[in-house]
Amino acid sequence: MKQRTLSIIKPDGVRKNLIGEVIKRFEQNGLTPIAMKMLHLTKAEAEGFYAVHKGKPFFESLTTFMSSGPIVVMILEGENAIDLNRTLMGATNPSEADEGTIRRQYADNIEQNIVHGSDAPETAATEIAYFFNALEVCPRP
Ligand code: IDP
Ligand code: MG
Repeated sequence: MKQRTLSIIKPDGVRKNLIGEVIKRFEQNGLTPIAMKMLHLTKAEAEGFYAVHKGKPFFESLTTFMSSGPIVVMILEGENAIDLNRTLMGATNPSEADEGTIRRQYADNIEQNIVHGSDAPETAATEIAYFFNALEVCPRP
């Protein structure tokens, strides 16, 4: 089933000059970017995006990190895009991520783990709407 998911290259991924590397992996594995922008989130905007994690011990540090520098936000479209993206990303903790995944290869730790990907159709829809309006989405024919 053709799906859409939200992907973010986090501030550590941008700082490590991995924008091209990450997007290349998506394009070569059937995930097509159909919307994209670079942003520098405020702390409040990062808190809004990660509202589901409010109250967790890592929330303060996570939202400080996510507002620490520019990010690249994308909508990816493809067959089973949500799960496929999460497979390419690897587990949240890079030390538990499969060999060859983005996080295993590039992430420093469980917090600074290079990429975000939506985890279900409902969260994908909410996260896409957090960053993009209809005019900014460019589906391929
Ligand atoms: P996910 O990004 O793999 O979906 P989530 O559990 O949704 O993982 O957590 C969101 C983000 O919060 C993670 O990508 C990571 O940046 C951060 N995070 C998750 N768990 C921890 C933790 O135990 N310590 C520090 N940061 C964490
Ligand atoms: Mg998550």
